[in-house]
Amino acid sequence: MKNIVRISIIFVILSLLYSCKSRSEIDLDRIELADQLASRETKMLYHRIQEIAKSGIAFGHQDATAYGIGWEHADDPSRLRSDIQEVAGKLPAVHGYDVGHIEIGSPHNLDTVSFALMKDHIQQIHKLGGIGTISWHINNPVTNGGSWDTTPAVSEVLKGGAEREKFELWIKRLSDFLKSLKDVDNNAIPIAFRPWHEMNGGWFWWGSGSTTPEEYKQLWRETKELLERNNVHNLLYVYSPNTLNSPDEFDTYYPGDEFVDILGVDIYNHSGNEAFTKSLKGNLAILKEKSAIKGKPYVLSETGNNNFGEDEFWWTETFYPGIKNSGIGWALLWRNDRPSHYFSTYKGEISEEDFREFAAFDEILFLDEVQQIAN
Ligand code: BMA
Repeated sequence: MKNIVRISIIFVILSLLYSCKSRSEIDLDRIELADQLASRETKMLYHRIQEIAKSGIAFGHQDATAYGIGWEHADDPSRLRSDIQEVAGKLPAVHGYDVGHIEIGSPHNLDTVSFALMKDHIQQIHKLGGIGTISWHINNPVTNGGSWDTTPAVSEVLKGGAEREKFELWIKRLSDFLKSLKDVDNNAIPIAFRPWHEMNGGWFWWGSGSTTPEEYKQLWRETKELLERNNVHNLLYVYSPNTLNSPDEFDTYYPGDEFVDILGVDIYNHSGNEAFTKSLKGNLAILKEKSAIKGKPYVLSETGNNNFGEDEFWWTETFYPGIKNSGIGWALLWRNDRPSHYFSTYKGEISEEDFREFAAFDEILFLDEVQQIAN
């Protein structure tokens, strides 16, 4: 009898172990990403993002731990200070970084964040169970001016173009940085990579004023091809136009389902609170619809309060009504640079108290909460 009990216990343990393992293996095998050679960790991140979206909306902040209003990191680079944490007591779940100027071999990005610090923080946040997303305000390769230099350049970097060699070097520099982001087991940390954003606006050299949809799609595909050729396999590709006026506008520049993993949209509060809430609702509904067809997760890839010190209740009365129950995996607030250019909140800022109320909503998830989800 004793033996039967012992054998049954062993059988139960073994079958539990087997079912856990096979479940995760099957899930990962089932996941097909834009990069066919995407690493296991990258597939796991994709799975996590889908799971997170089922539980709520992860709160994200650009350059969250690099600097804030009234402080920078020069004194204590390894400490994860954050305006959000100082207000709400918790770190954001999603951390945005920008690699603009990596292409020119600069030691720091266009906003003076050193790439060494960025790498250190990406590693620390990953270890804590957070998610990293990277955008790229890349210089204009024809003029060497900034992203906002709209001199046409896309056709020059495509295969056969006059600036192709430079572009390949620029992608090589980016690739080296992306591959250098290693976790404690020496695996490359998966990143939600969001290049060529806001293309339906006319302010960037890859935007609607300076290129055609066909050239743009080709730019996207060749970027991915070059990254893969450089053995970068830790990326989820996020496509994020600026505020859409119609569902069709989403498709105009869309490079194709086999080149994109996550659908995004950037929406700012430019035309008053009411219009903002409305455009959040309308745009996130468009993404939800696209996502249902494509089977891909979707996010609010950039957003922010640009009332600058004028709206006490922005979080609970304007922002939350626009995103609640939208099904987005995360909402990433743009950077807190200076009192005339910040998009979230900070200690002493007018909406601080309201932010705490917003942060306490069940649906809004911070680092401590996403840590528990499929991690
Ligand atoms: C923009 C502004 C700029 C910044 C750029 C990249 O939206 O915040 O000041 O240089 O993003 O972070």
